Amino acid sequence: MKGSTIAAIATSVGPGGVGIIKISGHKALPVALSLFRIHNRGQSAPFLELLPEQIIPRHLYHGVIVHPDTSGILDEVLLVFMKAPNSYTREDVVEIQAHSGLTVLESLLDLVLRQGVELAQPGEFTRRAFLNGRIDLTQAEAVMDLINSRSKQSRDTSVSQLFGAMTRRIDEFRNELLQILSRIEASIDFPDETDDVVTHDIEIRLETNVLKPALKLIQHYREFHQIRDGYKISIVGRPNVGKSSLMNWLVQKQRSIVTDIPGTTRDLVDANIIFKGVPVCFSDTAGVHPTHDTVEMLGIARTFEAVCASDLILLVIDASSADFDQEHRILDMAASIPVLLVINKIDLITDPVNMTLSKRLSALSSVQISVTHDLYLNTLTEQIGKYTHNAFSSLDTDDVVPNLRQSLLLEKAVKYIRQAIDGIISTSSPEMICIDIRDAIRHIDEISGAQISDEILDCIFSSFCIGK
Ligand SMILES: Nc1nc2c(ncn2[C@@H]2O[C@H](COP(=O)(O)OP(=O)(O)O)[C@@H](O)[C@H]2O)c(=O)[nH]1
Ligand SMILES: [Mg+2]
Repeated sequence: MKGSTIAAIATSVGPGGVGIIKISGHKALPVALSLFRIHNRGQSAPFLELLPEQIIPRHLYHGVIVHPDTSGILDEVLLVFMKAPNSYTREDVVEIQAHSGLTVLESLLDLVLRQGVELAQPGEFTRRAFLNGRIDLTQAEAVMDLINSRSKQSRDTSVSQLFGAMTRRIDEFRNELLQILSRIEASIDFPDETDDVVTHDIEIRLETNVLKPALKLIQHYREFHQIRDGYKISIVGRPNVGKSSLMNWLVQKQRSIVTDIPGTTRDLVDANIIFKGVPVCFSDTAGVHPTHDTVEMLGIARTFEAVCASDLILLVIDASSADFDQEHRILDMAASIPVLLVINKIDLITDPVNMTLSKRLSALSSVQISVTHDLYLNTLTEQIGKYTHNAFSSLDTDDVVPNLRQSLLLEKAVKYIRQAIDGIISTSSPEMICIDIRDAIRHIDEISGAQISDEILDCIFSSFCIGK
């Protein structure tokens, strides 16, 4: 395969036993051999050139690297050649194992780069492995997670992902959705020859084979990162409903500024505390409402980001409010994240029992409180405690755990699967149900990287280190 040949230092740089230069691409072997001289066990000369036809893949060759102009020796090395497609990138790969140390490795790399080889971008070797079909995106990400893992649990998870555990789950969803899609499409194309297939049976398959296992994976993500990073609770709602007052009460200090001026909180304010024995990060957010103020708009965008990254959302409303369009916007964002409705300022209304809420808000668990009058705040903390307690039921070590990107895509797929199920229940047209199922497949394909834009790939691989 033609294309650029890349090289990088593959080991962490610094004094140490061995440092490795990795070269990948069609020039890898000729470039490496132009600099390498093998130890000659005979008497005539101590080092000899090694010809490409003499080299056996996956054999270690002991020799030296020489400067092409001066023939001076730079280092004593071991060289190994992995022939395409039997290599990490599926291209020809040469690894030169030299003595570690910044100057040694940099001068060797410099020599390699002078032979028309390009310096690898962060993650470029792994990106090539992905583009050449050796691994899918979940496995590529597992490489990075493995390198960065700091706990035994995250290491075990990355290893299982590396060996395709997530890929297998995603394939199962995809195959099931494709089968269902083809059954429905057949009923559209040949209405007389097929039974009315958009039936209860398909609804059950969607629910049992896709929706429930996908929700379980999302739950695994939540539980796993809660153990690692603490449980994230966002306090969201319109301006002036008492979010910052509630935040300050929950974390027992004046963390957020409280005024009666709407739009006081314009950015996220975080506080990490131990709440009923577990690590919790509370985020106070900018109030959500229609605005043309640039700073407020940016703040609201951050509120929505915080909503998506939450484990629990405290949706605060003013007990006297009657219009809930902004709250519905927040619920749309929240998708499958649990929401606890906090009805604040009940000191201001005369009949808290007969408050009118929208249908969607009435369906949520709720607590009525007054922060300034200290009404029912302990009921609220007890309610929050139930969520945090449930979240810390521990994971099995063989559970597949998606990362944030994968979990967000699963949530999107879940949204379309739910829509498809609703469509079946309400006997929508089969064409509409097919659109939802195709949208679900599209998001699932983004997880494995089967359908993904270059921008997203750039973003994923840029977080890798150079040389991997
Ligand atoms: N009457 C009443 N006022 C409250 C209550 N909670 C907060 N406030 C007041 O509502 C105003 C807005 O509060 P703040 O916490 O800044 O709201 P935010 O914009 O949602 O963060 C302030 O003047 C608070 O003192 C409450 O329970 N009852
Ligand atoms: Mg505020």
